Amino acid sequence: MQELDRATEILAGARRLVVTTGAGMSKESGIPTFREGPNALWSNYNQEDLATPEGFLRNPPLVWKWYVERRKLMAKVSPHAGHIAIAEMEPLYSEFILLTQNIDNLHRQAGSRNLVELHGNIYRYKCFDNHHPASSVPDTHEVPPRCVCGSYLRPDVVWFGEPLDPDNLDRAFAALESCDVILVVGTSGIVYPAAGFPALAKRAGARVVEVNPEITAVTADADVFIQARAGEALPALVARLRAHRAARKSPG
Ligand code: BJW
Repeated sequence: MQELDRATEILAGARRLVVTTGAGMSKESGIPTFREGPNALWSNYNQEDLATPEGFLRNPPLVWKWYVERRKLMAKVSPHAGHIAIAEMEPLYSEFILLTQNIDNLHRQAGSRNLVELHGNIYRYKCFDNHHPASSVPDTHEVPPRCVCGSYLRPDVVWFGEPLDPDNLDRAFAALESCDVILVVGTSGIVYPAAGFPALAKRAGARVVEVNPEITAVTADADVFIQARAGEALPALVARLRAHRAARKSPG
């Protein structure tokens, strides 16, 4: 595939790589995306009710139970070959960072180390009022359970209208301003601030490589668009990158 060869050339010439992923990255593991197809979360649920602080305050048990169900599903699935390929890319670069919008832990399970979870992590909790962190929930019948301070617990994820963690954003922006390439995988590119990352990196001089079965809001900025699934394209890309490096080490 010509796009894979062009992407390999670009990625092989880079020293500093940013990879950014969205829900499409986890689809082949069995986790639904938010916005595409009849099984997408926002085709079946109202995002205002389930992914905003106002929705939580209107009906805390509804939101808590929705996350309990999603956590159960996520706990059953495993990283696929695409997650593993991204983890395998990390040691190939002198600077590497993975900026994921996903909350499912699959990149960490696959072995990625320098990882920023922009929208939090479904396995962590914090209280609504004071953001006191909690790694487990108290054994109680109350739904949602409460923090020691009395406030409701909620998942430690970022809902619409909430700011992202400033330390995470600092790490992301520093990497975006200095990377040679940004590899964008499985995001529709419509939720900010992550949606702005490819254009920001491009303005700072980086090349943009996108992997997605569908054309997205990012595609116009892509130097190479690999129209394929993550689980298919990323292992192929890593195999080509390794072959390219091996050939460079032993010319002739
Ligand atoms: C495959 C595939 C395969 C399929 N392989 N690919 C106007 C301008 C700028 C900003 C705004 C604006 N209006 C409103 C805003 C702000 C808002 C926003 O961006 N809204 C947009 C909808 C317009 N953003 C926010 O509110 C953010 N906060 C913020 O801006 O704070 C500012 C602030 C500062 C100071 C004080 C207060 C505030 C927060 C955004 C939080 C988003 N949260 C969610 C839920 C997280 C928790 C949870 O999971 O429950 O994050 S919403 C949801 O969307 C989730 C995702 O991370 C996020 C992005 O979705 P993603 O990952 O792109 O998924 P999809 O489904 O859209 O796309 C899947 C893709 O995969 C598709 O392209 C498929 O083709 C592809 N695919 N199979 C590869 N096998």
